[in-house]
Amino acid sequence: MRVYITTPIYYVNDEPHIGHCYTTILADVISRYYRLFGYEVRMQTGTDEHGQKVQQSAAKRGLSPQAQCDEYSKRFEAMWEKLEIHPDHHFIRTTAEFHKKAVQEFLRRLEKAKTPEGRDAIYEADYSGWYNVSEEMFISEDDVTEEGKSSGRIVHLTEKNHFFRLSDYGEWLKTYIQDHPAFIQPTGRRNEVLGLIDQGLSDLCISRPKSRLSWGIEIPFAPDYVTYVWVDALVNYLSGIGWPEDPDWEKWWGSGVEVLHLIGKDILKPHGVFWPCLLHAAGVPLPTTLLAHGWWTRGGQKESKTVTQALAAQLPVRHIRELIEEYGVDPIRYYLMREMTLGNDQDYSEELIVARINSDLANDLGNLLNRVTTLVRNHFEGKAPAPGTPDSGGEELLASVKACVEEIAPSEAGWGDPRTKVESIRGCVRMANQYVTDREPWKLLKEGKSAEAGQCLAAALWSLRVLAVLLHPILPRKMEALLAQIGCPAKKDDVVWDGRFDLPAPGTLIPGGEPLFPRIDWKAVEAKLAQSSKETRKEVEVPRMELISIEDFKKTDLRVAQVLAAERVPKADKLLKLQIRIGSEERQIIAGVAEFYAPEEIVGKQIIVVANLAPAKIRGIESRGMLLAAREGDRLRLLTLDGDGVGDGAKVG
Ligand code: ME8
Repeated sequence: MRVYITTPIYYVNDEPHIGHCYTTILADVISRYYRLFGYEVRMQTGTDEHGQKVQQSAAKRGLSPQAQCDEYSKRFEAMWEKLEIHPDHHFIRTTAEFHKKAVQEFLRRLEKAKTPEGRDAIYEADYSGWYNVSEEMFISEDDVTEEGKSSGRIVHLTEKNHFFRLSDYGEWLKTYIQDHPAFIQPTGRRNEVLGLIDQGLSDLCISRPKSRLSWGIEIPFAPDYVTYVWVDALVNYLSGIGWPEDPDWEKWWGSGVEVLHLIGKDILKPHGVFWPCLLHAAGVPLPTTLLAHGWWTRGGQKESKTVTQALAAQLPVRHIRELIEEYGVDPIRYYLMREMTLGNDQDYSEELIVARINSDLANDLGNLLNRVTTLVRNHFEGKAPAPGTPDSGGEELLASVKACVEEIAPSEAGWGDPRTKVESIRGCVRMANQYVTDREPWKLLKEGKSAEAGQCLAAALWSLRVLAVLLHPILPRKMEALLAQIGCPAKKDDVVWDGRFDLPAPGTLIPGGEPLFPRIDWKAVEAKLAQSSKETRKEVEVPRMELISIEDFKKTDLRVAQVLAAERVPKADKLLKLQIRIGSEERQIIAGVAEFYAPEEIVGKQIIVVANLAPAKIRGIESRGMLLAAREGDRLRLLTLDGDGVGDGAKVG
């Protein structure tokens, strides 16, 4: 069986941070596990180099877009090399000629395609609306902010464009997702995509006039236009394997191949909605699985360039570059795989990284290796002892290790969650340590029971070898070092599971060596960090605010209200229509909270509203009042009442 695993291709306007590193390490780890168990694997990552953002950031720096791409693309490649991403991986750049040709062929096919409703999949139309330059998309009226307009990030545009008739594909996509339960994982994300379809899909603008944006791939049937960057980017998954010219592409796509797209949850819509519909229209089979993981957050905020800059001075957490320097590549790979449950968000802290290294790697695994090799060196002339007939503890250990191999191996249902896999390996490491502790081979040796001591150490050595092989995909350099210390050296990046539970063979030289995972003194690291942050700490700027008098404030009539009913506003992803009660009065308000609260979650809540706000029409629907909520980055929480609350209509202030 063959497996093709991809990561998103990253924008070339940011240097790789922990989020990018996580997805790429995850792809590498899953690839390595498949390889370990004999699958033929191809892994692809790369950079997304076209579009307005790149054109603009290059212009700001006085560089040509190509120069900007070359520079940033190299940073990603260098990071992957540093992070021990398998040397066989494929790195794609969307400025490569073969990719441009593939995108043009893909567009030609779309142009000829008919939708499931029998209409042309591509059509031309005027489009007029607000456009978010940094996100490269037209946005709704609700998302227009004064700050956006004045900074030039949000502009009003009217232009003729080419559209993909996505709205005709909703029913087809829904049926496909329902018939293929494994297509979008985890289930929460699958439901999210089904929810998007239920809200109704809008057609997708797939072109940008060259007069506004020159940095893109020309549309073959409309030479005055370049391709929308998302269509360009998604096609990388096909162009990278030689589609359409190299017939070999089918080796990596279609029946008999597991095609796994790994993405973060931020790009679920393009992958879960646009991509399957585009592929269907172009007559290309769909990938097997789309796996959307959660975000790494710092202090509760999604890790990103801005967060890094804003929090660097306040939190004792460093950039991944510095973490690697301090703790080494393998322990950081281990921490990332061990800590995050696929699908959930995960806050990271340097203290926890150190705690995990100390407990899992130094105390458990390192200690087992050290105890066993020291006893073998001192009492068995440094040679693997004969296993004899294992006692019941030894048998139990070997049975658990065998079961662990089964658990780690990929199955029909895919490979699974690294956190769970690591958990099961850790269980065996702890069990092996416990076995040695209980059997006390040092005591047996003192009593002259050398065969029994040898039998215990052989069982521990055999277990260690299997566990090192099983951990190799996550900790490749460290596990190669471990295998060398127990007389089973492996070639760099070339470890496969051989099905053997009886190595090292008796008599094999067990050279031992330096501790693989020295314990880290967190207090010392913390003191070092505190010292350097003292030196570099900048004043945190408090935004200047205009002051108001109590009289001004009193003009705002804030009231407690009860939410009686809530429903989504059709074709407005962000809006909920709420029926609320303020004392004896019932009224309707429109609130931009639909991305954060489902209608059923909000019904029954007591909220705070501005009751004397002049009525307004939002999307043609009357709104009488405004609810209060706190927003920070990508999070939003409603203001509600503490304890049992008070009656509806109560005044707030
Ligand atoms: O979206 N936590 O590129 P991008 C976890 N070019 N993962 C994170 C993360 C975080 N805090 N931040 C980023 C693009 N990621 C497009 C993709 S694909 C055809 C085009 C990871 O540079 C995660 O995988 O913004 C996320 O989906 C991706 O980086 C976004 O990278």
